[in-house]
Amino acid sequence: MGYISVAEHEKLPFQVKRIYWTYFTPEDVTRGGHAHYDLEQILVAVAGKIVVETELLNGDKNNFVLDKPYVGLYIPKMCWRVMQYSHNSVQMCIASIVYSESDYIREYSEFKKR
Ligand code: T46
Repeated sequence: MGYISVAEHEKLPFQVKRIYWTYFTPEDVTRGGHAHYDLEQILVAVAGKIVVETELLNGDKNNFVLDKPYVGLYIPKMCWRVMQYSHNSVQMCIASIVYSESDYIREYSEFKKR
């Protein structure tokens, strides 16, 4: 019969401005390695497995394994993140702002100064 998962915008913690998805990321490639000034988002492993390492400005570090298509991980603004993907993974991101390079902090030392 199969399943259906739904994200209704009224139940999300922010107004949705963008949805993007990534796939076919090689297993030896690490993505992320940055934080955002304003972007909040929810990551979903629609297929496969994604390992997400996060660090907040207060130094709190966490590791999350996303491998269930009905689970989303909320990532707040000013959160350093690094992700690794299984070969078959498809990542959907529900984002609070449109793409803007000026919203990125790509230097870890710069993030730690905040
Ligand atoms: C995060 C993870 C999960 C665009 O042109 N438009 C977009 O909406 C995005 C997201 C990216 N791009 C361009 C900008 C770069 O030239 O695609 C290239 C890679 O982007 P980025 O470095 O953002 O890719 P990831 O996969 O490292 O990170 C992205 C999000 O930025 C990040 O917040 O959590 O996906």
